[in-house]
Amino acid sequence: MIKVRRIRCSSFAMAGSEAKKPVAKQSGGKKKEVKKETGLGLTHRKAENFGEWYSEVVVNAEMIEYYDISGCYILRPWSMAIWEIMQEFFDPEIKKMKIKNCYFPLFVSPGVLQKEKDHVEGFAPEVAWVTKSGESELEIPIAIRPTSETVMYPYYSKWIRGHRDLPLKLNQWCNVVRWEFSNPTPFIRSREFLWQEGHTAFATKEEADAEVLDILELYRRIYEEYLAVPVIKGKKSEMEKFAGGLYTTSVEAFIPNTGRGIQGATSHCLGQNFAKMFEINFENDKGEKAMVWQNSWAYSTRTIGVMVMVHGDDKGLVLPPKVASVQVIVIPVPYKDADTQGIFDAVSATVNTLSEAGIRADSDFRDNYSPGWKYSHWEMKGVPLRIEIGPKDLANKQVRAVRRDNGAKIDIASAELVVEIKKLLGDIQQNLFDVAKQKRDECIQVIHTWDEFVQALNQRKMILAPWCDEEEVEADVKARTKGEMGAAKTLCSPFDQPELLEGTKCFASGKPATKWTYWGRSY
Ligand code: 87F
Repeated sequence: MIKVRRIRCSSFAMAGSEAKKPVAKQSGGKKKEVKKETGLGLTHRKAENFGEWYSEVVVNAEMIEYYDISGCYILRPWSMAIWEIMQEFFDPEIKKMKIKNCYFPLFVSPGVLQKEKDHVEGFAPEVAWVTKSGESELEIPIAIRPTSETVMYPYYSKWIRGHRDLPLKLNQWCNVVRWEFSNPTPFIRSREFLWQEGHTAFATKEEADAEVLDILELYRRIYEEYLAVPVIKGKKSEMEKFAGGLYTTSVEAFIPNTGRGIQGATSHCLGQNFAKMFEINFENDKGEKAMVWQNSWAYSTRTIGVMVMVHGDDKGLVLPPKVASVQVIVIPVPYKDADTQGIFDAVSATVNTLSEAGIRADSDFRDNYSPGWKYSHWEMKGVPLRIEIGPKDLANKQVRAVRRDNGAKIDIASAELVVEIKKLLGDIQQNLFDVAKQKRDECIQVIHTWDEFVQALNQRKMILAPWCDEEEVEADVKARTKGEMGAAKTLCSPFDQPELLEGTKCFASGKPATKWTYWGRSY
């Protein structure tokens, strides 16, 4: 059976230099022609309709399937593999820091949830509750964790007695539920998502402070080294920090197409607020009663959405090699009267050689799709490198590699396969980061006055401005920029501060500026 999928836009002009008359091999060995104009395509362009483009990419690349509950999405193997690869980096890193994994229950009793009132108050509308089992009402409804401070800290109080019980450093990989009402978006804002949440307790503030930054550095590495997405490390304003904590640090990314900043991950120092509330006390080495210092930190499946938004293009997803579950897809390009078996054998040998060298390679032998269809399919799925093997390649003892990031075609001698492919994958990883950074940097605008601020905001910039760091001024900026597109707010004050010249005024209040801060619309 030939499967024919009609498409709205044929991308077969890109199907490779040798795509004259592709044939597919039937199981009986007979050759049949496969329709050339079958394949996949996007109906929306990234630059023209970003929102529609994004939804289409995550579905067509087989990352996401929509679900019949709004704001919930199925993570298909293609996206789950990315999550697992990041996990394979992060989990050993935190274990090196002596952080241990654990698992606390999904359900929260109402008493415990409401214990820390200040922290829960603003979030209350997002908490989902279980009120029934079968047909009968539960005597006491049970909440589903939106985060686990209130779930875990009663036990921290129980487990921590003396200074020898410290530090207590736990992490859990889990799902959380937040019943969001604003515009759900796969990965970016969903009602259930996956994350890791770290919760640590120390005897001293110094230890807590140091860990906040160590974890933030791991988050930077996830974005920059794995997802090839440039981020800015910094501190949140009082208004934007986690209300239950002392201070919040974050890595901030930027989506040039929408001109919006996006919080990539957060690392909080909670100070002693939760310790007070949950009575997490210990006897210090002088025999005095003291309160612990705590941190909490998380990154979530949002990371994947940021990566899709930053690198994807009009042909679909673009995966950085370090997170691609298939780094190289090898496609046979058989022709009439060619040595089809020889080509197939060369494809298998190529996949074996690459796999043995630790490269994640796969072949696509499906006989009901043409090579051109397969090119489009694997481009849609964002595979960093495609290898085509046709009769000419076989004769010349070479393969043809095609880069997903820039379309470049490179002939590689079979003898140099592993070295060259490794080099190419490294180049692609670096190029994706460099291009993304250049685009991001082009969006950064340094301003000094309110007029410049408004103008830059209208141009969808990420704005670096001198600020007086006063909460009322941030509230005022929010109020003055309120509109259809959403208000501007602070993203972070970068740790890497440009020089602040003496006498510099706050762009919004005219008062003396105390720091440079990034502002913009955000997700
Ligand atoms: C929604 C409902 C209830 C965010 C919520 O960032 C509570 C909350 O506490 C809530 N949404 N938050 C803040 C989460 C803070 C903190 N938790 C541990 C983190 C890192 C991991």
